[in-house]
Amino acid sequence: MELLGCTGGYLADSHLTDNLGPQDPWSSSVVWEAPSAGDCYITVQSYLAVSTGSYSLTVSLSDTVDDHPGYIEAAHAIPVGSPVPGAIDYVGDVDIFLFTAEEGRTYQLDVEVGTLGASILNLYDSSGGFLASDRALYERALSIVWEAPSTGNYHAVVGGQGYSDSYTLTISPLI
Ligand SMILES: [Ca+2]
Repeated sequence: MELLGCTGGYLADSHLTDNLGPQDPWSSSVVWEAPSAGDCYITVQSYLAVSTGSYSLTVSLSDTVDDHPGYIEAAHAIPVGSPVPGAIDYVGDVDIFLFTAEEGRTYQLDVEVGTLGASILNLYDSSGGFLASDRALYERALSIVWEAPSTGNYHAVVGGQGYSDSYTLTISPLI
């Protein structure tokens, strides 16, 4: 199953082998947070190209509550120096944070993973340019040490696998 935006752009997908439904092992599901109102398209296909058969498709409002938005326009602004708790609330959830850094200062971004398994921490500038990343397959803390090239806003993005898997993000100035 694949979710597409009104212009056909990819939004999310679910493959039977890596995203089993929580109740029915033959179901697959996508939980997705809409950044704006509009039309979307869903494509459904067999994971095995040779399979045919019937299915039912249900689109409903999820009761999943996401603690931190997954799109830049609504990113939570967080203070430097204070731990911020978060959780990966559904498969594919990413949490985006906004913080302000000062030119020439070095910062350490730490994610203590709690119950979060496979995880990733990315750092972007205010225009979405990629700056740095750390990732782990198992329950290992993530860390990025980085010097701000200019004063301004930056985005830290935390992602991972699982439902309601907790973490703590701390951004600390080193120098
Ligand atoms: Ca979340």
